[in-house]
Amino acid sequence: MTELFPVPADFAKNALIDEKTYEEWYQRSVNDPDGFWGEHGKRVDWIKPYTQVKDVSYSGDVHIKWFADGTLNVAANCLDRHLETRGDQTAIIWEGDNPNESKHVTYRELHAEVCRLANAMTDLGVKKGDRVTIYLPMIVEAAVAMLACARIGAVHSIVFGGFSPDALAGRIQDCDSVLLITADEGLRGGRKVPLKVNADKALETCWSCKSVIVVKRTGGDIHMVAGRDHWYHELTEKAAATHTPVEMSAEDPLFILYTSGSTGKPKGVLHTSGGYLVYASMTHQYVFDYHDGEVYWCTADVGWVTGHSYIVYGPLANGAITLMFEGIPTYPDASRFWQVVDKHKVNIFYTAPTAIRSLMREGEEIVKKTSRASLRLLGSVGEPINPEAWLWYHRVVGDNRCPIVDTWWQTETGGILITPLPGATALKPGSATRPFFGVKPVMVDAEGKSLDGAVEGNLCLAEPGWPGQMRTVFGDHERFVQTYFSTYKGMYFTGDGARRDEDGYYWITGRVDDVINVSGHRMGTAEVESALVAHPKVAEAAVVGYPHEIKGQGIYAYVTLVADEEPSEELRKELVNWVRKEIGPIASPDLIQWSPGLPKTRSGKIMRRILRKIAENEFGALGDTSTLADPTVVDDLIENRMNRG
Ligand code: 6R9
Repeated sequence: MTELFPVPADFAKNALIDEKTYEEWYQRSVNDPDGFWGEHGKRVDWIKPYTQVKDVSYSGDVHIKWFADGTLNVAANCLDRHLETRGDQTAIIWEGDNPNESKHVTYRELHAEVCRLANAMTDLGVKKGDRVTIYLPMIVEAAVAMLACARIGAVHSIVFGGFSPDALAGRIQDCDSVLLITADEGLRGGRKVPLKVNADKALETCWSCKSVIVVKRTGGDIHMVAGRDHWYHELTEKAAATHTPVEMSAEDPLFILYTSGSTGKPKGVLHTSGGYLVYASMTHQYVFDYHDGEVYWCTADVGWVTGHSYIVYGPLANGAITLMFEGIPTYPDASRFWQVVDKHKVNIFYTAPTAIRSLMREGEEIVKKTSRASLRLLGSVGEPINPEAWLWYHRVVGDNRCPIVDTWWQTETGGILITPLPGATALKPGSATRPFFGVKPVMVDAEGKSLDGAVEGNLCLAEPGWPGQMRTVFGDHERFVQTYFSTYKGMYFTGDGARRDEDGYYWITGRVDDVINVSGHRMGTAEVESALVAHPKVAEAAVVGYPHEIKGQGIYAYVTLVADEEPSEELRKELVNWVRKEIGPIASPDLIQWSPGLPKTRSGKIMRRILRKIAENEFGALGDTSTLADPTVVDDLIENRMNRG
C-alpha cells in the first residue's frame, strides 16, 4: 500500500486553494472553459481587454488561440505594474557560484535595466518579431535579456550554456536570429565556461546574426569583433532607463525554445504572449501556494522551460521574490542548496529528482547541519521521482513538515499540468497526482482506444486544454500537427506513459518514444546517433536509454565500426568526447557497446525495443525476434552486454 500524506493542518490554514475549491474550479474549467478562463485571464493587465477566450481545435485544422483579440505586453506585466505597489521590493535575489557573491535587485532596478537594454537593442535595429538568441549563464542579465525582448516584441530563443558551438549554430540558423546575447565566460562550480569562444565559432556559419551583445561576467580574455560585438555595459550605460513597452497581440510570439523529439533535429517550440503569461503566473501562484513576500527558489537554468516559466515569467508576473542561482548543488560542497536556503530564508524550493538523488548519496548529516526552518513547501520537476527519493526529500530536507509538489509538464505545455495543489491534495510519493485546471488527461492503448478507470497507457490530453500550450513548431506547422496530433486523433500526445490508480491519481512512467530523459534533460536518440555516425570511424549507431541511479536514465550507445577499425578503450573515449563536442556534455554516452551488427527488421528498421531490453539487462523479455533479418545478432549483443562480468 502506498503511504498517503494528507495536507498538514498548519498548511491548510493559509493555503490558497482547498480541496473543495479545487473540485469546483476543476469542473468549471473543463465544462465551461470560456467562463473559467475568461475570469482568470484577468489576472494579467491587458492594454486592450479580450472579448474572445478560447479558440482551440486538436483535429482537422489544428489551431490553438486564447484571448486572441486582447493586447498586452509581457514585460510590463512582470515589471511596470508592480512599480507603484512594490517598486522597492526585491524582484531577484542572485546567488553567485562563489558563496561570497550575491545581490538583491528590486523591481524598480530591474525595470530600469530592462528599459536600458530594450533601448539599446532598438538602437541596434532589433524590431518586433525579430528573433534574438540568448546564450548566457545564470546571471541577472539573462532575465533582463528575456524581458527586454518581451518589451520590444522580439522573440527570444535561449540556448543552454552547456550546448556546443554546433548546437548553438543550428538553433541560431533555424530561426534566423538577428542578435546574439552572450557573456565572456560562465562560471559553474568554480570552472569557467567559454561562452564567447563558443559563440564566435558558432557565428562562423550564421549569416543572419549581425550583432552580438557581450556581458562581462569573469573578465576573461576574449576577442571582440569590431562592428559586430558590443559590450553590454557600454550599451546600457548610455541608454535611457525609460521605455514604452510595445503593444503585443495575445497571440504574438513571446519565445522559441528548442527541444529534442524522437526524430530529426530539435524542434523550435513556439509560445505566445497572453495565454502563456496567464498560465505561467496562475500555476506559479497556486501550485507553489505563493503568498506575497515569500522567497521562492527554482534551481533550474533559464536555458530550460522550467527557468522560463518558474524563475522568470510566472514569479515576476506575480510580483514574487525569485532566487536565481549561478552555481551547482555540490560546490563548494554538497550542502550548498541548504546553505543558500538558510542564507536567503527560502520558503519555497523547487528542484529536480536527479539533484535529490545525488545529494541523498552524501548522507543526512550534511543536510541536518543546516536549519532549513524557513522552508514551507518543496517541489520536484523534470522526471519521475522515485518514492525512495521522495521520502528522503520529505523527511530529511523538509523535516516531515513540507508538502512536496511533484509537477509533471513539458516544454510544449508551457506550464505545470499534473500536480498536487499543496492545500488541496493528499500526496502519494512518486505520483504527480491530479490535473491542474483545464487539463483533461486521457489514457489510451496502442490502438488509440481511450481507457477508463485504473489503467496503464499512453498519456494524451483532450480538449478544452489550457492557455499556456505551445502554438506551433517555429517555421513548420505541419511538423507540429504530425508530432503531437496525428498519433491519436483529436488529442495531444505527450510522448509519456502513465498509470492512473483507483483514486484517479496519475503516475508518470516515463517516455514511450525515442526520447531519453537524462537528469531531467531531454535528449533525442536520433540526435546522439547522428553525432556518432558523423565520426569517420563509425559505420552505424543506435542509442537507447537505460536505468541510471543518479541521472534517472543514462545514454547507452550501440556502435558498429567501419571495416578495419578495432574497438579500444581509446576509441571509446574519443567517441564520448566527440559527442560532447558535437552536442554538449549532457549528450555524452554513459556506455558504449561495440556491436558488429544491429537487430534490424527485413525492411532495415532498427528494433530499438530489443536494444532497450538488452541495455536494461532484461534478456528474458525480448519479445518476438523472428521478424529480424538476422536473429543471431541478438545473441551476440546479449553475450557482449556491457558491464556483465
Ligand atoms: C518541465 C520539463 C518533459 C518530459 C516529460 C516527462 C518528464 C517532467 C516530470 C516528468 C515525471 C514529473 N517529466 N516532469 N516525468 N514526473 N514530475 O521537464 O520539460 O524538458 O520538456 O521535459 O520530462 O517525460 O515528457 P521538458
